[in-house]
Amino acid sequence: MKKTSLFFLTILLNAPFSFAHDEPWTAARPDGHAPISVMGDHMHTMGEWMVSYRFMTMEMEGLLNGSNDISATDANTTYGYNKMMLPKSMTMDMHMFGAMHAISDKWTLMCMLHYLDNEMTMQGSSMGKMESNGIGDLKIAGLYDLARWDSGRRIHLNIGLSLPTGSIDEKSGNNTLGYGMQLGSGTWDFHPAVTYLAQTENYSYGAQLGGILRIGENDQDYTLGNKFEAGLWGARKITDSLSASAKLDYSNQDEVDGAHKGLTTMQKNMSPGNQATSQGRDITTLGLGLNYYFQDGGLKGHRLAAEWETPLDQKVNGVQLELDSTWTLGWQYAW
Ligand SMILES: [Cu+2]
Repeated sequence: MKKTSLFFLTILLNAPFSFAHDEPWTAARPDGHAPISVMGDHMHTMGEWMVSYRFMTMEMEGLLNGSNDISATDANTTYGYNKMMLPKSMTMDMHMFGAMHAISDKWTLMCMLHYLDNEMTMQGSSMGKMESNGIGDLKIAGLYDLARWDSGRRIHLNIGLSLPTGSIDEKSGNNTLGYGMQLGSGTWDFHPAVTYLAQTENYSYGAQLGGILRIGENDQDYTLGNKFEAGLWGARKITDSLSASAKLDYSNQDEVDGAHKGLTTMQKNMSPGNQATSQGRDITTLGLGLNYYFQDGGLKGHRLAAEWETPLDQKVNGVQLELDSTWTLGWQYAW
């Protein structure tokens, strides 16, 4: 993890010297926004508003033990998990509603509401599906402009906070669901990040280093792991309305601290989804995306974007489902 962060840091620090351009940074081009999966990537000019909707769907299938595949039978032999109760696949759908407003040229405020819909199938076909859905954690953030250069580069600070509005009391019948099926963290979380952006005539680049720091413990006696994340992307402006992007993202999330007091010892022994030590992972993903920006006509100011992400490398803590792919689709409108 240290090596990877050093790599991203080196690129971040060198970028200002590598991409010279003679115009200030502008959002008014398709790649004026980062790939759609990046949050808090851009700021607005004073008085501007933006509303957005993103739909993200994440597919997971098959079991990993660290970075190796493991069959349900082997997980049963090695760890004593109940073969029928082991997860087989999971789909996490997230609807994200966002708003942004620049109260000055130095500060852009944003807030984002999440609605989650999770579905998990078990190895035992008779087990049925486990489901949870509802409001997730509400996130508020301030983006602060640190510096802008005439050469199309800028850097800003993201200061975010998420409020524990998502439920951590989700159950299937009388049984408390595992950590991955809960809708919120249950804690107040601090989301700091620093974002760097650069534009040339036909290309743009960006990098974001950030994380999630949990504050205290939730009322079910546990704390989700802290997260570190580094993203690096580049985009090519194909026309005045269309751009294509590639993104590399590395993140590391620690295991859970404490344990959900609703989970019984039997539940914990049966499935890693209920174990604090089988939460969090180290993952590097590649993302490919398209941004479309309506420059004029009745849809002027609207944007549509899509991004597909797949892991290049992942190592889970304990035994967990393997992430296959993530799609993010988004609409944004600024005025
Ligand atoms: Cu915006």
